[in-house]
Amino acid sequence: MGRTAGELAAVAQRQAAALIAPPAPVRLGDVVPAPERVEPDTTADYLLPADAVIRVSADPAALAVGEQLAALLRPATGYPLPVTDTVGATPTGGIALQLTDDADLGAEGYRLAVTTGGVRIRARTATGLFHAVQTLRQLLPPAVESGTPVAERWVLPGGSILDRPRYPHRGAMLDVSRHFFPVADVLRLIDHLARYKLNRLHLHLTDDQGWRIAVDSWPRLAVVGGATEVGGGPGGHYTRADYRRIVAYAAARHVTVIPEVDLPGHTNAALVAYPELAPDHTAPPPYTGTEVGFSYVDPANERTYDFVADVLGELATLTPGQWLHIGGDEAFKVPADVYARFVERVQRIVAGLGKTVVGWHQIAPAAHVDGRILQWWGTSGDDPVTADAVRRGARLVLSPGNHAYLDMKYAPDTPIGHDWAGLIDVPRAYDWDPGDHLAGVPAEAVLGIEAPLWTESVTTRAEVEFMLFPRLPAIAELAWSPRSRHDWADFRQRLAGHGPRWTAAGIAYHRAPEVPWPAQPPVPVPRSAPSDRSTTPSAQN
Ligand code: TNX
Repeated sequence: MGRTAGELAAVAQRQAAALIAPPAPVRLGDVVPAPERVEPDTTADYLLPADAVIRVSADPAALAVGEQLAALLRPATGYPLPVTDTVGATPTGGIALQLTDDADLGAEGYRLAVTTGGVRIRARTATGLFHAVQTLRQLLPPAVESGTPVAERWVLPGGSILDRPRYPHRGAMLDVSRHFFPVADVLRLIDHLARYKLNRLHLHLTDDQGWRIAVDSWPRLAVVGGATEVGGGPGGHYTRADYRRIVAYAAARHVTVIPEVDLPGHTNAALVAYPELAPDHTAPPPYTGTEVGFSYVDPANERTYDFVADVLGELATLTPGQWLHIGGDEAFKVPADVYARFVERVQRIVAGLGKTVVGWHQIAPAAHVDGRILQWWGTSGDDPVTADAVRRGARLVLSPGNHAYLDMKYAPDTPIGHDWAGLIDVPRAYDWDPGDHLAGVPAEAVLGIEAPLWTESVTTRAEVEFMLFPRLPAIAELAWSPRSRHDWADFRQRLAGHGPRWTAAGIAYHRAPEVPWPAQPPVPVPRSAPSDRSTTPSAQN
C-alpha cells in the first residue's frame, strides 16, 4: 500500500530536519574505548584556531606522533598546524604533547587536559601520546575524518582524562589465506586497529587454500602455494618487501605484527608446493574449498623440521615483534602423542630464534616453554586442558568463538559469515568479561583478547569492514577499558556517535539495530567542492 501525501510530507520533514540540525556536540566522555577516568568541564571548551601550533617534547618518537596528529588534522581543518619541539612547562595554547616521568601512566597510559587555552597531553612513552591522539581525534566533530577542508568550528570539549589499558595484548587477526588481501587493505586495517587503541595485528599467513609469505629458502611456497584461494580466485602473496612494509606501517602506529604459520595441519598449500613434506610424498590437488582438518606435514620426516626452521627463521628475521604464532589447530589426522612431540619441537625452534611462541589452544597438552601463549578460541568457558597448561605456566589470549569471532554472522539475515559458534550481534560481542571467562584460570593469566576474522566468506575490503564495524570497537573496549567502565547502555550511545565518523572515513559499517545510530548526518560541505567527495559511500544499509 502506498503512503498518503501527509505521511510522505512527514517523512520529508523529518529528513530535512536531520539535514539541517547540527550534529550533537561531542562530549568529553564520548570516547571508545571508554577512558579510565573522565572529568568534564563544560566551561573549558577549546576552539582550535587556524594558527594553532603542535608543540612536542624534543624526542624523535614523540615528534613522530606530533607529525601524525598534524597529518590527521590538516586535511579537514585546512590549517597549517606546524609541529615544533619546544614544549614548555606552562601551557602556551595550541596542542602540547609532552613526555613525563609520571609512573602512574605505565607504558601506554596518558593524561589529556582541555582548557580554554589549549590541549595538553602527557605520557611516559610515545605510545601513550599516540593513544591520546586517537582520543583527541574522537573529541573533534566527525567531519575531522573528511579528506578535504570542511567549514566547521573545531571545538574540543573541556575537562581532563586519565587513561590506561586494562590488558597489554589487544588485537585482531586477519586470515589472508582463505582470501588474499593486498597490502593496502592490511594497512587500512592497521589504521582501524590504531583508532581503537588495539596494538596487535595477527596475520594468519598460511592455510590449506594459500601460502601468503615469500620464503627465499623454499620459493615454491609462495609462488605455487600462494596461487590459490577459496572459490578459485587467483590468490597472491606478500613479498618480503611487502611484509616489511606492513610491519613498519604497523610499528609507526604502535601496532606489533604477529605472523602465523599454521602447523602441522592446515598445510595443503605447502604440500602442493613441496610434496616431499606430505606423509605419502605425493602432491595433493590444490584446495579451494572450506573444509578443515585433512592436511598435515609429516612429523616423522626430518625434512619437515628443516622446513619449519627455515620458514620460521626467515619470518623471525623479518619480524621485529617478539612473537611467532605456530597455529596448531585442527590437526585431526595426527595422533595426540605425535602431535605433542611435534609441537614441542617447533616450540624449541621458536625459542632458539629468540622469539616467544603463540599457538591456538590445541597446543595446550605440549610441555611448557618459557613465555608461551595460548590463544583460546573455545565456546564453553570450561576447558580443563587449557587450565592445566596455564597452571604449568602458559598465558592466555582470549578469542572466544561465540563472542570474539568476527567471521560469525551478526544475525540470520546479514549477508556474510558463519554461524558455527552462534550469531554475534553487538551486545554479544560486548557482554563478557575476559577477567573471569575461563573456569580455573586466574585473571592474572590473561594477557588480553583478540578478535579473529577468518575469511572463507569474506572476499573484499568492504566486506572486512562490514564484519569489523561495529563489533571491533566492542572488543577494543573490553581489552582497554577498566571493568568498572563496562556498561552496555552507555557503550551503545558512544558507539552510535562513531557511525558518522566511519561514513566520513569511507567505512561501510553494519547499522546494527541494537545501536541508536544518528540519522545519516549531513554530508559536510567541502569548501573547495571536489565532486567525488560530495556523496557518502553507498554501502550503508
Ligand atoms: C576454525 S579457529 C578454525 C579456522 C576456520 C574457522 C572458521 C581456528 C583456530 N580454526 O580454520 O577458519 O574455524 O570460523
